[in-house]
Amino acid sequence: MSNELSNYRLDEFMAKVPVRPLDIMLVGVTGAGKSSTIDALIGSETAKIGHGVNPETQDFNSYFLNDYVRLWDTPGIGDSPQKDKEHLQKLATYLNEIVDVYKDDAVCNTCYLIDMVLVVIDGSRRDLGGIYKLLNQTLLSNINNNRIIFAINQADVAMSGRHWTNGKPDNVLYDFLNRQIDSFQKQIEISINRKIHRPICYSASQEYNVKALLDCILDNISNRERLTKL
Ligand SMILES: Nc1nc2c(ncn2[C@@H]2O[C@H](COP(=O)(O)OP(=O)(O)O)[C@@H](O)[C@H]2O)c(=O)[nH]1
Ligand SMILES: [Mg+2]
Repeated sequence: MSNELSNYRLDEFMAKVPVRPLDIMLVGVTGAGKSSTIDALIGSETAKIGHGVNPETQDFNSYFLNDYVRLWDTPGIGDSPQKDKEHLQKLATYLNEIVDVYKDDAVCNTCYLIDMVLVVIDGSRRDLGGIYKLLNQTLLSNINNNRIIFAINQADVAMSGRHWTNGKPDNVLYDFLNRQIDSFQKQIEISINRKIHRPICYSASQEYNVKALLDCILDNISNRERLTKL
């Protein structure tokens, strides 16, 4: 693969990722930038990005970043209560999907398909209601919370586009983004009543700090698969 992010810290991914590729499911509110994040990571316009009010991602699609990481794009929530219900059920189904684990060409165990969930938050919106809904109604009851990571997208428009210069935040926006990270972390921790790691902040469309997402994934890789039998 020619994309530089596909090779980013590749040796460490190789060392940390067990037999199967690491499967990461991106979730969030429609328009948060899940598909754009996948495009920024894999370096092409493969994941369908929504324009205007029509959410483009109606189903689950997967994309390999490299031999070790596979990204799952999912429909967003927040379009209607009925659709949310359907999408949350589908997320739960995927989180419980089971695959075989092979050792020396023989099945030795079974594990869950999805290893990790990346919650993509739209940093230009203050309302975290959709994120609480995702966490409290589906994610926390279907996957261990140390496998859920948080990232705040749209850093470029966090202050309505102000203080974004030459493809990065100036000092004013940088400080604002850090306060926003602290504030979102605190609000999420209160809502779910448990600690989370500090979210990272990036811009998918401006390709700012996207490497930090991969750092965050590497830092949070569990040292074992989600085995169904422990
Ligand atoms: N300004 C800005 N717009 C973004 C960013 N990421 C995504 N978008 C835009 O937000 C809209 C929704 O993005 P999309 O990736 O389809 O969101 P999804 O519904 O979560 O998959 C599109 O118009 C994107 O171009 C970002 O970092 N900054
Ligand atoms: Mg999408």
